[in-house]
Amino acid sequence: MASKTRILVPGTIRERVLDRLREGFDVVRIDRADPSLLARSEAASISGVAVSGSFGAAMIEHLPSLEIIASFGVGYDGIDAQAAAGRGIAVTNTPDVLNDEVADTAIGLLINTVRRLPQAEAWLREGRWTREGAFPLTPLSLRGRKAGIYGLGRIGLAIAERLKGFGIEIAYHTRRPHEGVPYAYHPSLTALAEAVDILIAIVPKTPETHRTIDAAILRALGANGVLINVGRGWTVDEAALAAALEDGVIAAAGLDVFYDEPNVPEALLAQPNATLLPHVASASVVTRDAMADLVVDNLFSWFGRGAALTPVPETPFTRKTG
Ligand code: A2R
Repeated sequence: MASKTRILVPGTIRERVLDRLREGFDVVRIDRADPSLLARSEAASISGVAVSGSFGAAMIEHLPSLEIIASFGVGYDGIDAQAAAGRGIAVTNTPDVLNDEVADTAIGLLINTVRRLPQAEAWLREGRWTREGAFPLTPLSLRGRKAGIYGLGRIGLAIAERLKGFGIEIAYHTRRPHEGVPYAYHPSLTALAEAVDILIAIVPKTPETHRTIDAAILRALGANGVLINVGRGWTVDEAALAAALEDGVIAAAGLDVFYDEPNVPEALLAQPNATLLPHVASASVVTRDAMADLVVDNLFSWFGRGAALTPVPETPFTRKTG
């Protein structure tokens, strides 16, 4: 009997991925993506990888028979897609299935940040409503605001769709204007920040997006400005943001992502006008299950039909057989 295709799973991943993989593959587990944890002979038997987190060039190099890396999540900055592309290895991510969940969370985070709902609930739970009376009126409101979306991709568009229902004017910045989009385009992030008083970041982690939301962008957003980040912490200069929140350069910020997760800088924790979440934008059972299924379906599709379902743009390959 021919031996089953072997799939390597480094580190932790949703149990659903492992259960479904075991229906069709031999699953090999190691504690983390570290070549020293897999002997050469075993490494040679691996044809596919399922991973949540990072998978770098050293791991790719260690696996001579590798054909595909199925990554859990839409951002695949932890995977060395260039190294994979150089060897003809496909990389897949999990786009679209999380758009609505992340967009819902972005809106929830925006409202919490502007209307201080977490603080209002704490007021109730701490008995202050009975002792001290009504929670103070919030200085900020969504009424009359303009929102700028930095990154109008799959998730950015889902956020814009929701904002329309709030009667908020919408503008965006991407590297080039997107056709058929009814929102005002700004060719630079500075121009967008100047034009709006809510800035929502949902760009990928790339060399070009590194700390692009810096002191100058925050100044451009202005004293009534609200920053929301549901993309990657990489995009924000956190020290500049903490200073801007402290000094009233902007009014408030809502962050679901951080530069060095799970570590959140003390300077941000110290700001009462920062609403901070532990990277939960896609973190519901239903959405994480859909992401898990897409990881597995990519592997079944590759080895069964010769093509991945959602390859990243760097690796538009089909399977070479024979
Ligand atoms: O620049 P464009 O036209 O390719 O638009 C993309 C935009 N984008 C940028 N905008 C300005 N400056 C940049 N350097 C830059 N690089 C990319 O980000 C596009 O509108 C958007 C990305 O959209 P999608 O590829 O559809 O990603 P999706 O599914 O919306 O997820 C966004 C990110 C993930 O990469 C994760 O890091 C995070 O959300 O969860």
